[in-house]
Amino acid sequence: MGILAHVDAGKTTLTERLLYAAGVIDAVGDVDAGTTQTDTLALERQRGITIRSAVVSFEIAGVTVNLIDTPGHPDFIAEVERVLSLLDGAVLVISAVEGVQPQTRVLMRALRRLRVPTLLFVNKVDRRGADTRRVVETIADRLTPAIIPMGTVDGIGTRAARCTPYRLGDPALRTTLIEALTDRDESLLAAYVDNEHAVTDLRLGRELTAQTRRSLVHPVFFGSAMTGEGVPALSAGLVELLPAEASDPEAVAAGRVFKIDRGPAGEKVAYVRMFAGKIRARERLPIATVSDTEVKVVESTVAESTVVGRRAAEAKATVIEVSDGGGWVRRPQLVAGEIGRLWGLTEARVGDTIGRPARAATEHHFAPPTMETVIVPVRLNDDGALRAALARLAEQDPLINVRADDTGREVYVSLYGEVQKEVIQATLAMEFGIDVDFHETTVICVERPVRAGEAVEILNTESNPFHATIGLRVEPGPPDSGIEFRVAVEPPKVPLYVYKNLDNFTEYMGGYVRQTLREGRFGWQVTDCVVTMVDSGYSVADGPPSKRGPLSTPADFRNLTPLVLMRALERAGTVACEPMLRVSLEVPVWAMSAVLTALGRLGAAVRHQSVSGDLTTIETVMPAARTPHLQRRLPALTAGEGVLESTFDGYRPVHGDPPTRPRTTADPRHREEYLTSLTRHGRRG
Ligand SMILES: Nc1nc2c(ncn2[C@@H]2O[C@H](COP(=O)(O)OP(=O)(O)OP(=O)(O)O)[C@@H](O)[C@H]2O)c(=O)[nH]1
Ligand SMILES: [Mg+2]
Repeated sequence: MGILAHVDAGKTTLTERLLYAAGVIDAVGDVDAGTTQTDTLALERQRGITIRSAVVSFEIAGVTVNLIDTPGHPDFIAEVERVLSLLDGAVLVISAVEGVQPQTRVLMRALRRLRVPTLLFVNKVDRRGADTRRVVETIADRLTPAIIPMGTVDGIGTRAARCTPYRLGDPALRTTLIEALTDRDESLLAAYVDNEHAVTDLRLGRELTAQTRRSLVHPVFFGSAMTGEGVPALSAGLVELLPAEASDPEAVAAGRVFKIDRGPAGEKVAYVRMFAGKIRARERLPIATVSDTEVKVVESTVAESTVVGRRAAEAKATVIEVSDGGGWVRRPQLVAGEIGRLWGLTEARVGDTIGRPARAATEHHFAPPTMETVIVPVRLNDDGALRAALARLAEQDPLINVRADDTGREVYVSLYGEVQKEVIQATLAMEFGIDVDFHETTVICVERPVRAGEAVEILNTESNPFHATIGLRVEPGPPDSGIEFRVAVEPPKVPLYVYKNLDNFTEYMGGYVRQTLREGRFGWQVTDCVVTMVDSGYSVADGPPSKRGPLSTPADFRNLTPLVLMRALERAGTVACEPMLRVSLEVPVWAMSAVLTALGRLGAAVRHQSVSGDLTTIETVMPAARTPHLQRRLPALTAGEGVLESTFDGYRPVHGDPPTRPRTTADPRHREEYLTSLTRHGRRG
């Protein structure tokens, strides 16, 4: 299970409490003193925030719980993304003081979309200003109405706050159970309408478990991770209400890599959750990459033939450690339901599947990073070391998407925000001894095709520098659909002597297409489009299809694809779209008109506005590029009383001149330059 919440809600402290309650640790660690089980990075201890997800295990009533403590700061949402699809259940923590935050809504939406059974924990009932009644109201209003408060709190807002869990049969619980559960179960409703008294409390209890496990309702617990109040009821709820995966250790092995780390000697360590079956140390297992954006570019055809096999390669774990209590224990095998650390998977990447594929992992549940910045070493001769260090960081966090422009001089990293930037800077200094600076941060746009466009290059024609026929059509797809690729050539003329079968060919062509679309006409990722292969052909020495010319190789298809696709894209036309943020402002009423004027100047459209007491709440949507200005001006406009919160709100076409970004590879539209760049790298077919 995962513990998720907005920043500082108390996830790490609650994790400590649960470990303590289960007898794993003798004393509850303190985030601020840097003594917890899950905030172990030096940087986490210094800053008192969680940066990377961490695993601990404990036992409650004979059930082993593997818990993943996640970071709450929006800059580290990618860490949450990577564990989301592993979860059998979750606890969403909400502070009784700060209440539902924009980040809480983002997380709850993802959990509900994925139907992860989720309990809510209203934390910090001991803190001054805690107000559980108000929090429950906002949960119902802003997260989901399908909630069931599981107890009451006395002495709220004081160290002496006491939580009393309801027992089955308590009239208050019975009323909410009947209301919430009959809403979502026809037969229960029928039984209730027939004879209210015949619906026993036992049946309601069973139904509560069933509906929680189906993610239809969400029980709400109250407590304080600080004092431990309310934690026993939550512990009991974890095993009673969340599903315990009945996994079969004898089934075909299926697991997934969700985190990559480096061991003490710099060796790669892969964190794996097993869904079924088991992995034994030194046993060979298939490992497959599901990453759809990356295609290995290899130097020669021979190497590529091996890559054709390697995308679904075999791997062998040399050492296996299994999560046990607050630590890791070496074991001969990793079994279904467990989380392990594996050594020896040198090629492993985050998202890789081990054994049989289980559960879809490729979908993205949260917004991508919307900013990027140029990173430069303070000491010039650290250039090479910086690139190597960034490659290491990208292995842990693929979304930082390290890229160099085509001159190779500037290195860019993608970012969620300023805190992540500071963390990258501190990590490079602490772990690699490299001091870096950043140039100005800019937003990351995307490109969408405007209409359909098509292009083709025919084998053995003057204009075609490669030994292949490729025809591609690109057209707009639905919003947020990403890139869809299909082969629509009948019969498909495909060199099966290298690609083995049509599926494999489709996968590879899809890879070349996605690789090309990373940089569209203006240098941005092209998205929300459908690419169709409308023509294909190849030549072999002994024909057919063509007896002329040398054998077609994968390099021909790989190198010809960008030429054809960029021409098709040129005909389709693209529009650059910039990231938008939904910004919520809370400002004193007296400052309202000045703030509204400032918003108008920044091109922000006000969506909603309300006054409560002497505070005004303004909801607006504005370009991400302009929010820093607002952030900087807000203190002056509101005498330091204004609060700004923002969440990603999709992309919107940029009016006027499209912003451009330097390419990292030669532009296939500049044909000669592109062909030369292939020769330069020794990659021309
Ligand atoms: N009074 C009170 N303070 C709490 C409680 N739980 C956590 N805290 C404090 O709140 C702060 C944040 O706690 P953490 O456990 O680090 O919160 P987190 O959700 O793990 O934070 P991130 O991982 O950085 O998102 C710390 O100073 C804790 O001591 C609680 O129940 N009551
Ligand atoms: Mg934490």
